[in-house]
Amino acid sequence: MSCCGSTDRIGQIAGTEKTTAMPADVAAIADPTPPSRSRFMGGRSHTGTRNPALPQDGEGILREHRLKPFEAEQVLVTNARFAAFVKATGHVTVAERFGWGMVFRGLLDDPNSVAPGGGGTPWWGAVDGACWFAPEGPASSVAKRADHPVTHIAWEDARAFAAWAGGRLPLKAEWEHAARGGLADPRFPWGDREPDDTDFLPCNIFQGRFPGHNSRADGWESTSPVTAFAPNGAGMHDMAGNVWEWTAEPFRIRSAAAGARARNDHARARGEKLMKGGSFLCHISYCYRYRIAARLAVVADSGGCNAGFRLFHDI
Ligand SMILES: [Ca+2]
Repeated sequence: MSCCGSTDRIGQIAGTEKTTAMPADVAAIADPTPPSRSRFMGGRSHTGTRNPALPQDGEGILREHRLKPFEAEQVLVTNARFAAFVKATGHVTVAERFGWGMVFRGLLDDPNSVAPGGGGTPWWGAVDGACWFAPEGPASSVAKRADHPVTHIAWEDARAFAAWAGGRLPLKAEWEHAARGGLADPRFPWGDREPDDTDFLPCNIFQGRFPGHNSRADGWESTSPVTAFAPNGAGMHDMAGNVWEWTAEPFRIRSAAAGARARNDHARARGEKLMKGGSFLCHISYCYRYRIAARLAVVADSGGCNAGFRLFHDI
């Protein structure tokens, strides 16, 4: 379990599929229209940064990459588009098969209705029936959140969507390249200026005192519409904040240090994948991972109320 990424579900999947159908009012928002893409010409690029904030995550290891040309969707996959996918394919997400999903307890009407999560992250709770169309549990709905990013998405759900829609999950080097939007080694998609809790609010993260008091100065306590915040120089929205984004790659720190080797063994054993971008739960005081170089390891069958994705495309 990690601070602002949801917990894993290893070995806890239900033996039988516990499914509840997508509600009619959610099916009604279905819209398969793909978003605009930004085109990147490839060539020399890099992952990591010369100015790491969390070097233990491996973000300070600056590596050069040579990229092929690619395109990236400018926005996260929305509830409307995911509803169209489910309508067309009958896909049942991992969270639906488990019968529960991890929810930030501060989003619940009664945070004490679910037990605090373990592992030092009591702000998470396992909510029965929480899934992509009911992000905070059965009493909630995405029917009025058509243009918000889909959440409660596990890695295989994202891959299944890509197989239907066309496109794929990004390589980490592609994601970081797209997030920089033409800048050399910026901390954020807009440059180096640090968001504050009052005046400079360029992305959907947490403001206030985590986890108990979210001032919502940026206007959003949970997810936000995928174009609510300004894009970076390459036209990419939400490359910091809103929801975490799956990449195609396993989590791995490229270092021979003993600590990195142990971390990699742990990640390999658990089947952890790399997520990027941070979420509406990130804050500089606790989970300072809404930076471009930041990295989060998440078990592939996990994906709670702040886990989504976007598609990249070969050209
Ligand atoms: Ca927010």
